[in-house]
Amino acid sequence: MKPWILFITFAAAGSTASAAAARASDLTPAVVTNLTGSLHIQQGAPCGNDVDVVRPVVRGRLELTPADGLAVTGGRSFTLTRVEIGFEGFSVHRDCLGIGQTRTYNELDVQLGRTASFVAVPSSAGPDIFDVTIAKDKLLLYQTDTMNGALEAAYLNPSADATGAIDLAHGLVELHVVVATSVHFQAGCVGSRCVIDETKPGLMTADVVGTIAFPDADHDGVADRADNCRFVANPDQTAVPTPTIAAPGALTFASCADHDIGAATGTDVCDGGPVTVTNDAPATFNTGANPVTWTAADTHGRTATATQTITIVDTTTPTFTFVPLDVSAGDCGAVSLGAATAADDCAGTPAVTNDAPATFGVGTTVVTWTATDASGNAATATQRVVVTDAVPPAAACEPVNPIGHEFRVSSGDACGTATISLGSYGLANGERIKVQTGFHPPLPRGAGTSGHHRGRPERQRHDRRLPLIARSQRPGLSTTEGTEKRASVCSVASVVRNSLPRKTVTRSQF
Ligand SMILES: [Ca+2]
Ligand SMILES: [Ca+2]
Ligand SMILES: [Ca+2]
Repeated sequence: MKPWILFITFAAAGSTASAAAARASDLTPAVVTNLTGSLHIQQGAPCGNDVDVVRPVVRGRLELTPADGLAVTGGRSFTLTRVEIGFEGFSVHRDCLGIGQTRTYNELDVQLGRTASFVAVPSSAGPDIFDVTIAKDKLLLYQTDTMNGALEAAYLNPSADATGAIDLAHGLVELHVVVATSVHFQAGCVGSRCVIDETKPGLMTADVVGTIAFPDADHDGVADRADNCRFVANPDQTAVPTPTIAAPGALTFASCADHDIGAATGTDVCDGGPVTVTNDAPATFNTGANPVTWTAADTHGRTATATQTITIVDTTTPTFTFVPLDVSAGDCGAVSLGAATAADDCAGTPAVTNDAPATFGVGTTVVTWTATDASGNAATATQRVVVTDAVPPAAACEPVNPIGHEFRVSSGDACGTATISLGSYGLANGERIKVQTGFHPPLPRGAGTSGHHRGRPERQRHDRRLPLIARSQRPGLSTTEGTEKRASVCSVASVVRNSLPRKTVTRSQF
């Protein structure tokens, strides 16, 4: 014969997945203890011997997670994570058609078949009170008992939605669960024929009330839901600073750009929530002492700060950001070098100078650029200036006394001092010469038709202090006439710089 009594558990399958993820500390369950209530057993039996007994709860514990539920659309989400209820046992004896039977049930226990989540909706009974409905097909119960000394166990589902209430305001939980039973009675059988052979319906109704013991993580007597700091024992609710922060120690760096300043540690004290740590260190520190403020912030907007001092002693040299390319010039003199630029790790633009001379001579000159920061740290870079003298000397033959055929010869060259020679004569720069014009010199090749030779030799006293250049001694020396000033032409045959191979200036005419 099947057991007469199957007990009820409070279980619901499935859950409301919309519940927001909670912090681990929020998942502490509310423990429901001090259970009272009863199990009402109504079971039909042959010969009208129906059973109708009510047995009280003798022990029990429920757990609802989280303690206060999670706020979701329409109410609060809870998960029933534990059910352990024991009912007082009983014994019944029935006689039917000459057959008597006694059944004694002990250790009547109900547990959860699996965890069950549900959404409790606000009740009209008052604030912080929620009505509970758990759909019957979501419930699973697991019942055990000993009947006449033999263990019985079964999974069952209720026959109607479980109902109840969660009263957070008063710390109470109520549950009402009904399970329909169908028991087949069979006895007095001979072969396939039995004196008793019939099935009877029944109902088991459980009504349970328990007191919520809200979690008290710090055991200070103030439940977490009311504790202003649930992880620090403060029964008088003295304010506890949270979060806290510990800044790294003071540091000294050699560069304003150094940011290896460590990390502060922010710690939540009261809520077990995440703490965000930030600091206000600038991208570039200033030389000297820099206070850095570290801030720890929790999810409630509470903050704590701590200061770290970063001291910069700038011993880092500037860095050149641009150095002009090497320069080549075809003549001596001033050269356009361009401008070097530099940057420093610390504030301010480094001073950039160079050691270039005002003018450059032939050859390679190394120009050294120097960048100096505000702390006196200097870096150098070099630029080469290569001068190749490709420009001939300039020569002049200035008539100072055209009538007397006197001239002042001169020369100039950017790369050095030129010497002047006229034929076999070596002349000093600025030296005066007088051309002997007693003869008609030949016209220079290519002379125009407007010029013509003087018709007669010119007799003139020669200033013996001056070199006398005879026609036969000078290549390229000539006189002509026909200009307004009777200016003669003085052809400087060659000008030679001391430092360079001879260069010839052909027919420089004045
Ligand atoms: Ca507490
Ligand atoms: Ca506390
Ligand atoms: Ca520097």
